[in-house]
Amino acid sequence: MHAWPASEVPALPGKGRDLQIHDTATQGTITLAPGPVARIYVCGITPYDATHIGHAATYNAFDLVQRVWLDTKRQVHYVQNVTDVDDPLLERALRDNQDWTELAERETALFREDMTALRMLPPQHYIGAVEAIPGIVPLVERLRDAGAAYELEGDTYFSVEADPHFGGVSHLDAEAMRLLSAERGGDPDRPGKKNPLDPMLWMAARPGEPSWDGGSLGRGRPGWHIECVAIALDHLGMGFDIQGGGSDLAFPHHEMGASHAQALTGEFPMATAYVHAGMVALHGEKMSKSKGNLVFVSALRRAGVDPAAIRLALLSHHYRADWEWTDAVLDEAVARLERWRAAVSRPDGIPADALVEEVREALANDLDAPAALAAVDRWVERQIATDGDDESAPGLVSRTVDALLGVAL
Ligand code: 5CA
Ligand code: ZN
Repeated sequence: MHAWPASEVPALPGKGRDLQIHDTATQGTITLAPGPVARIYVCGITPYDATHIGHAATYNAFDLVQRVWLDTKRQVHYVQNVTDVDDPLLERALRDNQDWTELAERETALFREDMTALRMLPPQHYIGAVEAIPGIVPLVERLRDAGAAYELEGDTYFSVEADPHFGGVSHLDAEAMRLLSAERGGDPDRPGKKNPLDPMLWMAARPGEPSWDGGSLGRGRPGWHIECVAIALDHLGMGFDIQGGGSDLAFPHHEMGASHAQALTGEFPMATAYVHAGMVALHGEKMSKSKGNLVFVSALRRAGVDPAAIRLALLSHHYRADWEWTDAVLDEAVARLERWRAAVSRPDGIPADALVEEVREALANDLDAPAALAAVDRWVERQIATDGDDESAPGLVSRTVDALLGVAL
């Protein structure tokens, strides 16, 4: 699948510092020191009800990761998927009496537009689950042949016991796992499973549902976790730097994905860091498709909101915090954007070299975007209050805000 166009990232003087980031698996902050090519996999949308502010906030966090790495003069190898066949997508298509492929294509196109407007850097590989199926089948066969998977009434399940590290991403106890598994696409109560938590790798064809050739597995479609694993291993290999997504993906999705990959390869860990963004709420509840309490990026754009203001609103919260979207959050971002634009439109100003370092330091410190905004705010206040004579300062601030925060002034 094609991704979306990249906005240019200006090069800044000097060099950024290595990223320290909170890792869910080790439950602490680690310093990542990737090679010349940093590798990141970020879970993509299930293409319906996209792009809401919660999605945008999560992708914003991983866009910052890319920008920090680019500023350290590394290349970034970024892979993202689209879950373009899945139970909830098929259910939505059925509910609205539309073709599921058309729904997925339309929503993916809208997501691309939103990502472009928000200046999110695109992945080099943007891969749909459907197009990944030929690569998924042999992985499931391998797991089965190695005794890490078993058949139940035609469906194929992964045996969580096959990975000695299972549980090491989310650190939840068995009861919490069981509850979340039931809530998030699993079937812990299905009789006949070896372990209630075992997730499906391959689902035998159901009447009225799309299915594909599964070789020795029979016709069917893939389970959710193996899709992301197949795509990640194909394009990044084991031991990539970051597996990213929202905190609702830590269990079961990233836990199971890591176990699939580790059981397949015998290597550990699948990713150096498992990074999870907090959940955005609306009216006191997590913004979610199932509840329908959604604010769409495209609706805001249509209403004339500058995408740069949406981006500043996202950046005004730490990526790991759970936070609430309100009109006040957006109003504040609109006002900040205006102040920043006024400050950099002056022909000269006060020196900004220290600001570049402050923004770098804030982001390298577990992507502390609010601290980065505060640093720019301080420069902007001084710039408006003082008559500086550094002709290069406004341009340098513009480039810094563009390169490191993705905001075009
Ligand atoms: N297709 C799968 C991942 S393989 C999926 O979770 N899709 S999604 O459309 O439901 O979510 C896309 C991304 O947005 C995920 O990383 C998810 O964790 C994140 N996300 C969903 N809702 C919110 C929210 N309210 N706040 C923050 N992030 C969210
Ligand atoms: Zn995923």
